[in-house]
Amino acid sequence: MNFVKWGATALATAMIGAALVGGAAAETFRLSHNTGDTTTWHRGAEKFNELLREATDGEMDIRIFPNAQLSGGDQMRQAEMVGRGALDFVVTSAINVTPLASEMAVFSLPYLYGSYEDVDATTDGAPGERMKEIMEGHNIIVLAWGENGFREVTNNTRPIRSPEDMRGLNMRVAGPMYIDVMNALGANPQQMQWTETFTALQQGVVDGQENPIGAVIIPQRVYEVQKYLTAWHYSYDPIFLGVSKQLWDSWDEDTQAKVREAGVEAMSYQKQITRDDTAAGIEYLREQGMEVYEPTDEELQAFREATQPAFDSWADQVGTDLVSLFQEAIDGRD
Ligand code: X2X
Repeated sequence: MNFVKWGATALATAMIGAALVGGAAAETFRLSHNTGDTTTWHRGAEKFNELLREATDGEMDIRIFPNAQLSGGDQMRQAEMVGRGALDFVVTSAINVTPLASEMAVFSLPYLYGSYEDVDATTDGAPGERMKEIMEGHNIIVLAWGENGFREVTNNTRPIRSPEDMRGLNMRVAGPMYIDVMNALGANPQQMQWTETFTALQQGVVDGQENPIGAVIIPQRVYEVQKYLTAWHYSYDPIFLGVSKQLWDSWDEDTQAKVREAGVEAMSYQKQITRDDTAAGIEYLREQGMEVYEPTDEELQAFREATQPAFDSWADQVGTDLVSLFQEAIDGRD
């Protein structure tokens, strides 16, 4: 009996010892994201953990939970949970935050961006800062912007070369703005969690979906259940690494600087691997048996015109001043 007691005390002491590194208690934080563990989102989160451990001599580390496990499978609830301090960190894309901060839809307005240079002019400039302020108003500190990417359309029914080809297709979408865009194209949109989409595509519950090539379509093997892809670049989706403001405010300046630096570097790595994997992606998808169509400039123009009504109504919802701030950064980049 005594021996058992002594054993328990020794064990408890040893455990406290393990938690003490460099004089401070080691702490593990929880990070939620809503894609699988093969995506560039996940790899970015892993890089963040690696860099944060290095910077703090192991005093701070991150446990990563993919597939929106911590929000009961609801990809749109993660941001709200971080805002009230129920989650520590989140990696998610702008569109998932729109129920909390509708302004975040600005990034994904159809055909707002024509290139990565346009994107970088906004995320690295005044618009990116403005969006960080808006998110801080919801108690989320955005440490850095990463990339989901330009969203491309896939389906199992036919090649998409014109807006008319979208008519009548049952399309899985992630959020409210894409419902309006799909309606403008004459498709039948259905909002669905990403984690449920692969099975829905496989079983023919929906005909198609839209997602970025490098970040999601390839690592989540969408090509196994979809035949046609059109690289129409119709909407850009950034991701961000965010932390609960409550947690952020509990840290001293030195800790905040370490967390921010690790976050910025991790997201810059994540953006680079996403662009690399996207660049190599079309060829890879063809090798996997997909029929990939790359529209001409005229064909892209037809998609742009067809989605204009959704652009206009969402520009009003997010605020035309905010849209102008983005457009000025894009127009002024050279
Ligand atoms: O749900 C999606 O389509 C995804 C993974 O791209 C987002 O989180 C918006």
